[in-house]
Amino acid sequence: MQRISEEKMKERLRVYFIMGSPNCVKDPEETLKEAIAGGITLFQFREKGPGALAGEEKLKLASKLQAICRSHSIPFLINDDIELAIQLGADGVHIGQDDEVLSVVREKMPGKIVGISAHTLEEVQEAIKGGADYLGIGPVFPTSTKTDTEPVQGTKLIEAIRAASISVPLVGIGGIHADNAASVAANGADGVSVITAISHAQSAKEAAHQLKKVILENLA
Ligand code: TZP
Ligand code: MG
Repeated sequence: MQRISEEKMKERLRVYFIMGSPNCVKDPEETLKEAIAGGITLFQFREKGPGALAGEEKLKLASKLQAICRSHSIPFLINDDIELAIQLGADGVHIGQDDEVLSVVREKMPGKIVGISAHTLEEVQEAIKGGADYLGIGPVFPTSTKTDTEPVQGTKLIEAIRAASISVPLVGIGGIHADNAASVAANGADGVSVITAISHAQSAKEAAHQLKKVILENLA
């Protein structure tokens, strides 16, 4: 099955909302609906951290969020859990460097979106060889959402990737909000991945809308 084109993938990355129940201050389904109304372009279900659901409960929430995404034509990706992604027929997965081997995941998910986090130019090259559709690069800014991150690196690696004329679709991640997203896009990212900026916002709709505006106005 054919993979998503670079061009389409880049469009999908503009405002990439990641969330699981531990991140939400409101009901996760409501939060996702609001975020979609605000204009998010891609969603990742990431059920991690204190109080994260497992087993049947995780499956149930994933199905509900998937149905919401489906009815709005927003691709639904799952973090790490390849088996769940296959079971649900998700639109793709996002993996870290310590998860299943990228090329194996690629084979298990023909035609689906496969993203991976990368922290160095070497990891970027390997990810491209392994068949990644997009990369998550960060943490760009300090974040308290993920405690085991690599050091904060600003937009250094994003700039280095573009300086090396590597056109791979990529998002910045980590501590990104509407008020600091401009530099991420201006330095070569195709969009931003956020958890807190949308899931903790008073209005997820407004937060998503503001992020999209900043990204579209600042793409390189
Ligand atoms: N990977 C690198 S930073 C991060 C992840 C999953 C957390 C991003 O969350 P936030 O709340 O947008 O800083
Ligand atoms: Mg992981």
